[in-house]
Amino acid sequence: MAEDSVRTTCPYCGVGCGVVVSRTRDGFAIGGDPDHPANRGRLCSKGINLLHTLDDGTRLTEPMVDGRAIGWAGAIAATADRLRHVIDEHGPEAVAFYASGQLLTEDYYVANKLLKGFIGSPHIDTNSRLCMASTVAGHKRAFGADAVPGCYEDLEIADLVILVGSNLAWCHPVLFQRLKAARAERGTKVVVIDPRRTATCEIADLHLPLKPGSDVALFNGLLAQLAETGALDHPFLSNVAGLKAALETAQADVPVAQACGLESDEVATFFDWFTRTPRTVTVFSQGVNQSSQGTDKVNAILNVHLATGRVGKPGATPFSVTGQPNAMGGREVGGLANQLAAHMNPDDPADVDRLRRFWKAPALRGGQGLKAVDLFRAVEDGRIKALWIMATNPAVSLPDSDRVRAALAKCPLVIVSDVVADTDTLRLAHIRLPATAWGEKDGTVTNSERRISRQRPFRPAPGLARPDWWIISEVGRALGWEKAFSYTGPAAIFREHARLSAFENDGARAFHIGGAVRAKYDTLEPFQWPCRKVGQSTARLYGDGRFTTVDGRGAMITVSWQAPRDLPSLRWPVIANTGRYRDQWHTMTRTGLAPRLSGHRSEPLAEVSPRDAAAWNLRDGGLTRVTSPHGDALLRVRVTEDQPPGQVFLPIHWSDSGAARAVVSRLVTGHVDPVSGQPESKYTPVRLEPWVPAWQGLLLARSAMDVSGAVYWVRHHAEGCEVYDLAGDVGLDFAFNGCERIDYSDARRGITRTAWLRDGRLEAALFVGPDRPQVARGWLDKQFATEILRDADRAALLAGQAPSGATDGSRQVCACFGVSLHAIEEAVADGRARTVDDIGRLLRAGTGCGSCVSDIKEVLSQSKPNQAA
Ligand SMILES: Nc1nc2c(c(=O)[nH]1)N[C@H]1C(S)=C(S)[C@@H](COP(=O)(O)OP(=O)(O)OC[C@H]3O[C@@H](n4cnc5c(=O)[nH]c(N)nc54)[C@H](O)[C@@H]3O)O[C@H]1N2
Ligand SMILES: Nc1nc2c(c(=O)[nH]1)N[C@H]1C(S)=C(S)[C@@H](COP(=O)(O)OP(=O)(O)OC[C@H]3O[C@@H](n4cnc5c(=O)[nH]c(N)nc54)[C@H](O)[C@@H]3O)O[C@H]1N2
Ligand code: SF4
Ligand SMILES: [Mo]
Repeated sequence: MAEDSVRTTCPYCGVGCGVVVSRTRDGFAIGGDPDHPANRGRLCSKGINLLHTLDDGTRLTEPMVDGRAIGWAGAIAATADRLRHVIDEHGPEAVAFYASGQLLTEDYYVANKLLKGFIGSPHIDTNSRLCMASTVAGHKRAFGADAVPGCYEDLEIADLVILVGSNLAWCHPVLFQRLKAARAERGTKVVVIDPRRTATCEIADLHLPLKPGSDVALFNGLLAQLAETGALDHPFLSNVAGLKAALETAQADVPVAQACGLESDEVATFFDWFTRTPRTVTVFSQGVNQSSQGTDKVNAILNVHLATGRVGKPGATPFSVTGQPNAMGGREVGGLANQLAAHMNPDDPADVDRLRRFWKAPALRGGQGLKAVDLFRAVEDGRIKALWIMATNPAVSLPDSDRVRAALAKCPLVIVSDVVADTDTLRLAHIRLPATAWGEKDGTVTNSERRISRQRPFRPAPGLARPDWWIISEVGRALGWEKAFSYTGPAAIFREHARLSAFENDGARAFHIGGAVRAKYDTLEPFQWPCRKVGQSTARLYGDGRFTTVDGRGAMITVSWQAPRDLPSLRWPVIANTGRYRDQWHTMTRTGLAPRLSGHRSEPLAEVSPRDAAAWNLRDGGLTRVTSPHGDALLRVRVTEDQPPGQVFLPIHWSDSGAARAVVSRLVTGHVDPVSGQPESKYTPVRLEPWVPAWQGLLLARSAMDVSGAVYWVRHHAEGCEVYDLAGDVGLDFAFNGCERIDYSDARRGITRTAWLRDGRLEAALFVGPDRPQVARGWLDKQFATEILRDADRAALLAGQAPSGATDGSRQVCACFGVSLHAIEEAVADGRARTVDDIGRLLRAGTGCGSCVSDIKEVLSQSKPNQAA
């Protein structure tokens, strides 16, 4: 590694890939860290494009109080004074924090300590409530602790991998690549259990498109079958409680075919594979967690693994893949309202006393705080008077989000720490605090396999941005707790956190990193907890049948299938499922800045089956209004066989900052799982109607434009311009002073095309017609980089098409290397490429993260070599 390289960790998904950033003559270069055990040098499209998200121009760079920029001294004083005022007037429990799995462990630790330990309020919860809470609860019920028993290698050495409610290809791409490579080598069987056919099905030997919400019935059916065929592991079960009751209930549960709507031979194949394959790994994610029966779904999965002794053994384990880069770290520091720090329990007086003594925090009280959805209800009804939101965008990501926005709007004190200047949540804040972002931050994160890695800085923070731990500690000191928050840096916080994990811990708490207390923080190598002794790293847990319960026994939990709370009806006939796109991260505050990451899906799509399109009068490429009892959204329609009838898939990424009306959480029900409090984000009955605007348009402009006159708009960043897809009922007019304007209009087809040039250089272009303009988008946005447009290009501009023989205007397929559809088609047409490997060799497409391989296959199957070739 070059001397001026920095080893850090990707700030997106829970795979937790190691990244190397090195200085080049004109900036930085990025690559996967070949020595990091999570990825061994690989990165996905989001990781590869990280440097393109470091745009200081979009950052929040100054603390703001009531809309005024104010230095840190003023901002810290105002924050502390106002919090003190609320505490004095209404008591500590009127204060709440809402944190995030995107904070570093050190930030999170300090936030939790300040609120629970010193302010004395239990009400800190985090966006992990929307993400991992059901798994946390399921783990605790079965194992006695929130601990993932396996590791990534298990996916590579298993003979059968079952992916339940996980679109691994898009959401954990590097882990998907590892699985795919192992499968190619050793013929691993892969089963995907997901109502839709996703990109992950590319490697599936069997896809079970079960009815949404029916997973418990499926796994109960499997448990019954395991017993019937004598596949139970009785020696292992001798140390597991609950088999009899769980099995009886499973045997009496609704028949699989009825609850899941699957073909009986598919189910039989799945059961047979599971029964016969000792080395089975079941990976699960949000199709399991985000359900009103999420915790039971988790335990239904854990039950079949406990019953067969396939827990924490090489290639045989249940495996929850975490979403956020530090969802796990947050769970370790007790960031959830029903946890205390270091895996201690707020309902256990001994634990509360232990933590109180360790922190010297007399204000620490026992008992659980409010969970996310309830927390915002308490803001709504005035019980919570001050809310500090850190590293999350709840106005977009919480269910029933109009209600969340209304609650925030009337909350007397809203403090938001973020890295960018504009988010839907920041718009509702009284105090805005600028935090340092990835590339500037310094600390640790824990990935899905319990591996703790360092994030390290390689660039200066812009303006007055400061680390989250610093901001929180300064407020703690200003509130009078000078000593408890006198940290000199993240290393000191990490050491305290590590000491706490070992404090009076004889093994009763699984989380133990005492062995890292004296490790050199700067050069800390990735390791997996528990780490009791220096240098220890633990790949697997519980394989010996000893669990983290008082008596060491694991537990099978009795679960039975329950229908989701709100079923489809005449009024709300279609089930809305919400989730992720390959190249965007949540509310797009960072991935939205990288032009290449918009190439894959530049607009939010409502994906429906051909049958539903016909039933609801929707046209592929047309627009639809999706309405639920809670809200509505306006989206473009995509008709696809991948989507089962009766269901629509909606992406979670767009906010009011990037689209007119595409916050899909506005639609989502606020129902939660009764055990975990996790919202049912994957199941809301809705209605779909066509929306036929008077016109549709495409605007490309050198700088941001006010397009609020359009009923529908979606913005994305391209290389030299902002791009807006538009639609409306009344025409829009744009003026660009001092520009030459050239027009083309075809009255018969209702098409107009306009370009504005400033001194021969393209300033803006607008295409309007009755339908979505069919223009060469990829070519058009490149014209903004051209100094003086040639005559041929001017003509082509008004035609909306690339001049013949010129550069290409098609959509981008590979986001890692920026390879367009046209380039791939051309390689096929001229006979140079026939296979995915040919394309990789010629164009590099598909060789980065590999997530576009399924797209490339589709192009290959649809394109033919030219006659001549
Ligand atoms: N590209 C990208 N990657 C990400 C993220 C991102 O924003 N973008 N976010 C990260 C985060 S925080 C998370 S939590 C993870 C989430 O990762 P995933 O959980 O893999 O992603 P989702 O798209 O939310 O949902 C997964 C699948 O659940 C299916 N599903 C819906 N209902 C059911 C059901 O009842 N049963 C079953 N079996 N399946 C169902 C959906 O159809 C969907 O395909 O991704 C992480 N990685
Ligand atoms: N309908 C529906 N809703 C969902 C989901 C779903 O599948 N469907 N998924 C849920 C899940 S699993 C998750 S994890 C959530 C995610 O939802 P959010 O957490 O709300 O989404 P993000 O866009 O990741 O928000 C992170 C915010 O923190 C800022 N930020 C980034 N880094 C830092 C930092 O270092 N410090 C500070 N202070 N700020 C920072 C970013 O700019 C951004 O504004 O969404 C949940 N909501
Ligand atoms: S898989 Fe992609 S997003 Fe996830 S950590 Fe690795 S590079 Fe980052
Ligand atoms: Mo998540």
